[in-house]
Amino acid sequence: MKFVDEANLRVQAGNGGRGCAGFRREKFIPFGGPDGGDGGNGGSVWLRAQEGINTLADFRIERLYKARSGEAGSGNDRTGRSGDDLFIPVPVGTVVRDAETGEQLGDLKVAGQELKVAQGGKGGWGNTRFKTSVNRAPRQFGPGLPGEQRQLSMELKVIADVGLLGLPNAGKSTLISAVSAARPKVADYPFTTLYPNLGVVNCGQHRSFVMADIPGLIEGAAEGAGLGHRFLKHLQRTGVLLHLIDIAPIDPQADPVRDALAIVDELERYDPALAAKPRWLVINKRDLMPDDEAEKRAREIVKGLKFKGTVHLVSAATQRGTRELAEAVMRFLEQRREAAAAEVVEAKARAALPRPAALPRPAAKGAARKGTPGAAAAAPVSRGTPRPNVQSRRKARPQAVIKAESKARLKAKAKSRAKAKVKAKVKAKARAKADAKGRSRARSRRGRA
Ligand SMILES: Nc1nc2c(ncn2[C@@H]2O[C@H](COP(=O)(O)OP(=O)(O)OP(=O)(O)O)[C@@H](O)[C@H]2O)c(=O)[nH]1
Ligand SMILES: [Mg+2]
Repeated sequence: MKFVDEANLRVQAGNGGRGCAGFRREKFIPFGGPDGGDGGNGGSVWLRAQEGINTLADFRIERLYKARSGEAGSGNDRTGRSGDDLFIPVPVGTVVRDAETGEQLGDLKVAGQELKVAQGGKGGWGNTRFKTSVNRAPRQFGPGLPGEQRQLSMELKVIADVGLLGLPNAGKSTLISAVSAARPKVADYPFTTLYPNLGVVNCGQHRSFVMADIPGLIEGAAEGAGLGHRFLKHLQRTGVLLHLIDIAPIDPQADPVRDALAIVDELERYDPALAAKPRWLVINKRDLMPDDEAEKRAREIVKGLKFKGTVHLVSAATQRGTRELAEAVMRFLEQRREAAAAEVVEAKARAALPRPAALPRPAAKGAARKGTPGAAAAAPVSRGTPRPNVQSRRKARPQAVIKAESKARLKAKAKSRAKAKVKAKVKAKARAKADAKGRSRARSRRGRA
């Protein structure tokens, strides 16, 4: 299948279902009231990183992805069925952007990672929701909100620990075939490799890393020479770059030093962060000449480049020095991983440290001014020192005192209750007297009439 690492697609989430405006109609139940159910929610659109997919080629064919809409609500308070969410599988390492705003929506780096790219519309309310004490027969209902629509642009940046970099014919594909099970095409003409290949390099139990072989890079790639520099994005996630140099190029006018500098220049022009990555020199095809001459030439290349980093002299075709190279890369990656893990642990420990004790509280204003002993007592109390709470203060007093106090409290309560009773009795008597008086007055008035 064709390797495609860029794709555009449109996603459309489902619309919310319409709410229902219905009334309960049943024999012997007049004015049954509103019974319209809500509409169902529309389905959302998600992207899910899935292993086993290596390209975005599928998105060249199908460009519109639609989630199901929610169904309308119905009478008898029945809510409409919600639309199912739509999950679109994408390769691990896909960077997703909103094509219109350019905003990065997410980076799916791990298998199983999911990203919501369009939110489904909410279902509308049925008329039951609108009933109030003053509006008992509402005819309103919610129409349901439309689902989100988005134009997405996706870019695949393969996830690899190590990237191979070099001119065409330097032997990149030969090296990846020597150290991993990947079998890309190898031939003695430039641009044999047309798309990135990944290979897993095994260095023992639970010790492995992923190597990426990309198409060769030539001078002027930034202007589109050769295959351009668009494949360099596949090196952006790597931890170390292996820069392959052919020790004996076929072209008699070729100069390994000048060509290597041109490649570094291309890296710089594409992304300075990529140029700043750890880069090792791998001088290849040592089998083409005797050992002492190969070593001499390698020294000249390193000197010409004024290179200070790690250098390996190998032969990818005969696999001489390739195992050692893979082992060195593995150790380097392990050290990086350990350093990163130690950093995480340190950050966690820093977060878990107790907060430093607050500054001592200022002394009470009046006491400080007067210079009374209260000032001295108040000053050393800091927020870090525990203050005696109510319970501990109570514990400090003898049990007998506490009992006596509670007894006195109970007595006082009973006394006040008795007083209130007496008061209420007096009030009731007075009311009864007043009533009787009123009644006799009314009787005498009637008698006079
Ligand atoms: N003698 C010798 N030949 C080698 C060695 N490594 C690679 N070659 C040859 O060099 C040629 C190019 O090798 P490739 O692995 O296709 O080179 P590449 O860097 O992948 O080239 P592109 O894919 O075109 O960028 C092939 O004919 C290989 O057989 C080596 O160590 N010694
Ligand atoms: Mg190749």
